[in-house]
This record gives sequence, C-alpha cells and structure tokens, in this order.
Amino acid sequence: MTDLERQIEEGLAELHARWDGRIAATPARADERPQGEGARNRHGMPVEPPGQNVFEQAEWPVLDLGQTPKIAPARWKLTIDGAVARPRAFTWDQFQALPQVDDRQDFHCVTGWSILDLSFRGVRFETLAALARPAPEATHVMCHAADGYSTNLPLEEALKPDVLLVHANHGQPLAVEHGGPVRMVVPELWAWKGAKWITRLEFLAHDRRGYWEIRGYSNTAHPWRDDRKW
Ligand SMILES: Nc1nc2c(c(=O)[nH]1)N[C@H]1C(S)=C(S)[C@@H](COP(=O)(O)O)O[C@H]1N2
Ligand SMILES: [Mo]
Repeated sequence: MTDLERQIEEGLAELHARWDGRIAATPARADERPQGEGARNRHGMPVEPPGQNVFEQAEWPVLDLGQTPKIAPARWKLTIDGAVARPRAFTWDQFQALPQVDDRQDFHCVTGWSILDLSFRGVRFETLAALARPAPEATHVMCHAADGYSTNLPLEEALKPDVLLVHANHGQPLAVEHGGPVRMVVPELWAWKGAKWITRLEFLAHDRRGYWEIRGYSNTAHPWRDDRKW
C-alpha cells in the first residue's frame, strides 16, 4: 500500500465514523421514495422526479452564467482549504493519480429536464475530503468555480460515494461547455449543486449560501421532494 493509499484509507475511516449516520438520514436515503445514481438506486421509482421531462443524452443542455472559462488541464489546479487539518492542492497529474471511479448516474436540472444514465469517470469527493481531513467543526463545503459560480453542500450530501469530481463522460474528456476539465456532479440533488470548472473546495464550520442559493433556489434541493425554491 502506498503512502497516499494509506492516508486515504485513514481519512475515510474517520469520515465514515463521523458521517455515515447523517448520510443515511438524508432524504434521498431515508425517504420511502428516494432517488439517486442511475438505475442502480432508483429503487423501482419512476425514472424522473415529479415535474421533469427526460431528454436524450445527445440533447444534454448547457446551462451556466454565460462565461465559459477555457482551462488547459496543465493549468488546472484544485485547492482544498478552510476547516480542514490538511489543506491541499492538486495539479491535473496529481488528480489523475488519485483513485478513479466510473459511475452511471442521472442528472436532474431544476428547470425541468432530466438526463438518465450519464457515464462519468472521476474522483470521489470523499477521497479528496479524506486527504484534507475536515476539522471536527466542519459541517458544509462551498464549491468554487472559475467563472465566479459557487454552490454550497452539507457534508452529509457531499460525502456520498456518488458525488464525483468528473473529468470524462462516455470515455471522452469532459466537454468544456459541461465544465471540463473538471466539474462536480451531485446526482441525488438538483444539478446546480454540481459546479462546472471546479477550482476550490472550501470546508466551512457554518452553512453559507452559494450563487443560486442566495438568489432564491432551495438550500436543500431534493428533486424527489419537488424542492426547488425557498
Ligand atoms: N461553474 C458553474 N457551474 C454550474 C453552473 C454555472 O453557471 N457555473 N450552473 C449550474 C446549473 S444551474 C446547472 S443546471 C448545471 C448545468 O450543467 P450543464 O451545463 O452541464 O448541463 O451546472 C451547474 N453548475
Ligand atoms: Mo440550473
């Protein structure tokens, strides 16, 4: 086992001891009618949440603030800071050297469309958190993006194993309009919770609202509860 693998294993053990109970109590896990990652945990539910239209993958819309940062992988960097014991920074090569996972998952946009079964490859948020070691007081994370966008997550949502920092889609590098070189995906919540062009994960000891949360979107954002605005 490499030193990196050992650090991840130790960090994950600490996170699971601290957070598994709260992860299990989140709506997508505790509700009788949950939703989640692709067909594997739709739990027999109809595929799309209430009020959604399913689009083909080829029709995946692009929705953002209108600036598309063009970041060459060689210049991309991910900073992890705030309420952590071990602030970290990862270059593209360092990020690619972390354990990679492949996942098939749904994507639900609050404006009324869903895409089913997108294939992503990337690094689990929990792997990065394990390396940064959130402080005991850490409760939330603010995800910052290169276009000035931000979105906040409670750690019981962010630490789910289907929350990924994605760099490939269907075996191809993630398209820049969908957030390449690296974006987050949070399939159990509305898609605005997944920051495209991710550059920084700031762990917080208190909740703080991100770009759309300040402007009236729900701070909890559960698709199956039709939880769209506050
Ligand atoms: N950096 C950044 N990330 C973002 C946004 C944005 O404006 N900037 N928009 C969010 C919203 S509102 C949605 S619905 C999804 C859309 O992702 P897509 O363009 O890949 O469909 O990205 C989310 N992540
Ligand atoms: Mo959105």
